[in-house]
Amino acid sequence: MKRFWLIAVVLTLLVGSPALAHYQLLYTPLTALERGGEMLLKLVFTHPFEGGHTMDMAPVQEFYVVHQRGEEGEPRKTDLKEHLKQITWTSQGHAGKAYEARLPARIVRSMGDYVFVLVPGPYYEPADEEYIQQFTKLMLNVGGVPGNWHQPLGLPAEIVPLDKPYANWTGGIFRGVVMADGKPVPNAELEIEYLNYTPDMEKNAFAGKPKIEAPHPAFETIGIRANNRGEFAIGLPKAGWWGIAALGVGESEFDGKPVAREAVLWVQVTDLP
Ligand SMILES: [Cu+2]
Repeated sequence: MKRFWLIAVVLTLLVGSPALAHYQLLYTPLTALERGGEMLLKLVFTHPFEGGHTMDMAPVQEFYVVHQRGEEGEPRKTDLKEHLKQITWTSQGHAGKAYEARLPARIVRSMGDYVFVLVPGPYYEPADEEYIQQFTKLMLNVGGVPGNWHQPLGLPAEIVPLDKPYANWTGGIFRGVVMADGKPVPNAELEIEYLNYTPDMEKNAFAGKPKIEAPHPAFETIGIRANNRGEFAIGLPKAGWWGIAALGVGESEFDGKPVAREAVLWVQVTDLP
């Protein structure tokens, strides 16, 4: 693993871009819930497949949940920043500054969909001499009543699902649309990674052994492209979590340097009983 990282660092220096993809993880163990209640979420900026390097997160800019029960009615937005607490997340041979959020039972209470949105502060990537900022979504459902899971939120960078991210069988497919400010991004570049370690919610660490050994680096971060309407589809060959990241969705500026806007969506996959 050390040698791998040495090679990765050398490649980064030579090519000038990271060899592995960064992903903003927004995690809770179960997204299809029978009933609401207290919730514990972890916010970690890491490399989910390799599970090694965990970057220090910048202070969170935005963290909220949008809830809607059923197709009718107004979605309700609840700010969650007051629940954030800084933690240290330990990955394989590494540790980084991360956050957790303990939500009281009143937040995820009634039936329907809950769309969590996290906008971390821009993260400076020295290899690229630019910041990156990942607009990250995680969705929960309570009680099976569908709600606003498919609705764009109009974020500067966003993956809008065409399948429910919390209800997927192993072997199924998952589709989505890459959007910027509510408009599709044609031919968007996407990266897909499997969350290869089980997050330990008590120890704030990636626990155990990797679930998959990749036969080749190209399988660690799978690269795909959206079509000319910004749509994509991926297979879901293994139960657990798949992270989808859309790169280069837009650009802003921070501290006189460019900020690459990216979008992340987490998809939970369940084995047939
Ligand atoms: Cu990194």
